[in-house]
Amino acid sequence: MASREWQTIREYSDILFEMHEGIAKITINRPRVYNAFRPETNFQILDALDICREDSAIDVVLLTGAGDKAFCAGGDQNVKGVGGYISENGVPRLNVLDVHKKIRSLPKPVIALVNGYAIGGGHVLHVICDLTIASDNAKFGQTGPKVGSFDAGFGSSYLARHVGQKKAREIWFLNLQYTAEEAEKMGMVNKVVTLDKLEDTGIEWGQLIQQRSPMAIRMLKRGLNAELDGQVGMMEFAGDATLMFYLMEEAQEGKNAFLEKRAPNFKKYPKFP
Ligand code: S0N
Repeated sequence: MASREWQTIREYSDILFEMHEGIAKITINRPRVYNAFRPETNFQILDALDICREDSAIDVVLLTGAGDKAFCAGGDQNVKGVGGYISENGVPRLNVLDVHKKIRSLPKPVIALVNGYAIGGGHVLHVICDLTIASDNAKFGQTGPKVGSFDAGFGSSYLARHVGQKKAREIWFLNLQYTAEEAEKMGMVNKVVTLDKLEDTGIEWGQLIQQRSPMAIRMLKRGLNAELDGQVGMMEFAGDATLMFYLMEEAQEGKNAFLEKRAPNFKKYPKFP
């Protein structure tokens, strides 16, 4: 692996949040429990994703797990209670769903670097990401029906878009584990590399994306999400269409005419066929 300097963006207890030349990296840092998440982990990921959204110096986000054993083993079973995972203030939550929504909504690509087990809610996390690069030691699978949980949301419906309905049902009903090679063949992983090349490949892909038009990438993500996300997807797509309209002189003319107390002159703008 090439050596590179990662600068800490913000310090947290459960995650590392760093940046290198416009590429942010969120690392779930709970290796003792195979990077399983608790509510606090998800709050911290949500905060980091907010920074990724607001900071125009960040172009691409990498999501990974600490160590060489696991990307993420899902919800931390030590804090699973009645009604969800119990946070430090005693409130049960399923706030990983907020993480799913935020990753889908982020107008920048999120690349999962799967460095070991992606199991249960950890598997769902990589499914949600825009792209997945896996190390050749990675293992993928669902445990939900075995351990008393399930994700019938994006963790099922978006997975089925990747691997097809039959395979998605197999993954969820049988709870088998799959190698990185099998996952790539199924279409739920973009590329498999050796563990020592995982971060380098994530950076390479991030750098390629950095050379592309950010608005084109943003609109493509919106368009690819829109169908599955229904009205919310259309809202986000339409929001970005509005953003593009606001960048046009035609939209400025309407506002300027209002402020100058005159009729707007939209005739001067071309109508395209
Ligand atoms: C990952 C597995 C297969 C690895 O097996 P292996 O190699 O035999 O290692 P272990 O000895 O089992 O594990 C090593 C240490 O890590 C601890 N650990 C592993 N996973 C967890 C975990 N999830 N929670 C807490 N601790 C964990 C082990 O205990 C062990 O520590 P020590 O040595 O101290 O005992 C294997 O570990 C495994 O199967 N893990 C459990 C995977 C699992 O079932 N995860 C939970 C699945 N459910 C969810 O994720 C919840 C889903 C959810 O929250 C949700 C709900 C609605 C909508 C969406 C979601 C969503 O999450 O997306």
